[in-house]
Amino acid sequence: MAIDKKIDKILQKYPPKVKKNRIKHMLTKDSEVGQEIQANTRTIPGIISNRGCCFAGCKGVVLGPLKDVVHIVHGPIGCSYYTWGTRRHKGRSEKGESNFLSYCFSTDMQESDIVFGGEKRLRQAVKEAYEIFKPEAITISSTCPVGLIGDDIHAVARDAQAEFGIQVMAFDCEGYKGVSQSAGHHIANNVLMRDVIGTGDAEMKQYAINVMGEYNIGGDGWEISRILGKIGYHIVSVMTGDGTYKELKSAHKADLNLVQCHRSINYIAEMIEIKYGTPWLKVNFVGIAGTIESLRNTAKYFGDETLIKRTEEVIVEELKEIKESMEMYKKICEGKTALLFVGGSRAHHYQGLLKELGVETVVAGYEFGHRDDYEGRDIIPHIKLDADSRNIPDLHVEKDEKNYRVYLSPEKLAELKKEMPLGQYKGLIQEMEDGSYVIDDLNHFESEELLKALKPSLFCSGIKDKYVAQKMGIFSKQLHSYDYSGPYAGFKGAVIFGKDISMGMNTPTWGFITPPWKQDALLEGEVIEE
Ligand code: CFM
Ligand code: HCA
Repeated sequence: MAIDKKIDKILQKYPPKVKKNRIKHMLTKDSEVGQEIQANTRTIPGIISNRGCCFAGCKGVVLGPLKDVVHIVHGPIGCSYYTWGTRRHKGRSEKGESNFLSYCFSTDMQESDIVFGGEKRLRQAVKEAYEIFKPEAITISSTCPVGLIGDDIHAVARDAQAEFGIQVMAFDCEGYKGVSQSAGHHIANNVLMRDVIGTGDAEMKQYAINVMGEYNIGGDGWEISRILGKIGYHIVSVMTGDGTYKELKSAHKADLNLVQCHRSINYIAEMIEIKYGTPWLKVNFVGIAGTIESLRNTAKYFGDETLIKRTEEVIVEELKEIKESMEMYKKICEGKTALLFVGGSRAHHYQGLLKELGVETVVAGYEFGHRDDYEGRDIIPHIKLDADSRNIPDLHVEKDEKNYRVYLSPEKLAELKKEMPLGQYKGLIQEMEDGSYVIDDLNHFESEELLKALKPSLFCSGIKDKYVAQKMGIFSKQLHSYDYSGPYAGFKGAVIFGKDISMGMNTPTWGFITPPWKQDALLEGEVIEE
């Protein structure tokens, strides 16, 4: 495994078995060789990982932002309370429309429910939610104990659906399933595809698109929609940021799916492609170059001269507005370095924006990305597949009850790629500079050691390790919640990001910090001499 001395020094501190495991999750970028990394495997018990659970990925990430739905958590109160409002997926509604985003619904399971079963309590919670809020739909998400005691959430959902006449969906997303929140994305994707998408018949306008894998953190989805709307696209749904159940129902009728976060929504994008023949395009609206390329590729897909021209006009207009500020922030940030460690797409997506601000990424890693998020993958080029194309010999479709999978023969893929150069989804490794480090499922020990060894100017991570870095005197910007800021996507977002990191890295505060472990003894006790 391609590892250099700095990393090896960190690994030396591990027991041999742990070292053997962790080394497979790390590499030093070397463009001369094809590089592979181990990812999406179980974290070693005892290691402090930043990962979340299956429940977080299903209820928190994919379902949570749907604002006209009541999301009931079946479980102990902590699963709801400690995740209440932390993700900052914003949503606003017109007068008279429902928006339950600020609420927190839980069955608040008690010990007696664990012993005698919690179904009765869940039935009551669904009834109350329906009677009080009259939502468009209700979701029920399982937490760990529910799976262990075997409450039949599907029976409860079925009965409630019959009784109240609205869709009630149950999700078996017990926290312990899979190895991270990634399993939860998949579970949410499957149910939304099976029960919601395809059930509506909204009227479509010209250039109808879905923006998938965009959760409107800090308002990102609003900025992306603003730009796309200005060009003239009809946005059928944003999945699922500031999203509604109503819009989702007709998502299958769009002409094209744009995929921002591939990790959390690729399953829906692929299932729609197979079932309805709608192609999907990987985009990245973080960073100026990424935004421009994404807009151009989208226009290119439709191939309409007016749309292509309008896209260029909007790009010119937008660039004019931000040019001066971006240049100013670049001057402030030039020459700085960053360590990025975020979920399953942002550690990749933010590298372009940082580069535009003169900041070099020296380490990047995902909490739960899969190998394709690191290494890239060949995707089906953007051709319209009709239902019959499922039978073409080069396209192998496997479908079981829940999943659709598509494989193209290597020959066919090579042929299509020649015609359609958009058919590749680049991974994080491909876009990093030689000599930089890629580390999967980075843990707290490794983060601290890397911060000491590399002393980056900027640590982009989440709430679980932000303050450790800051106590070490290194500015940390949360790339999950954006702290209290945003949007960071699109043209205007790039400027806000530039401003935030310029201020954060250059405040004199960092020079005044003495970490608590340098002031007080960490352990108190008596040394007993034998
Ligand atoms: Fe996709 Fe996300 Fe991310 Fe993700 Fe997440 Fe998130 Fe993330 Mo936190 S869906 S993979 S499960 S872009 S919640 S909005 S910030 S870890 S990098
Ligand atoms: C999650 C949500 C999270 C957590 C962020 C963090 C988010 O994984 O359950 O650790 O700071 O973006 O809110 O990823």
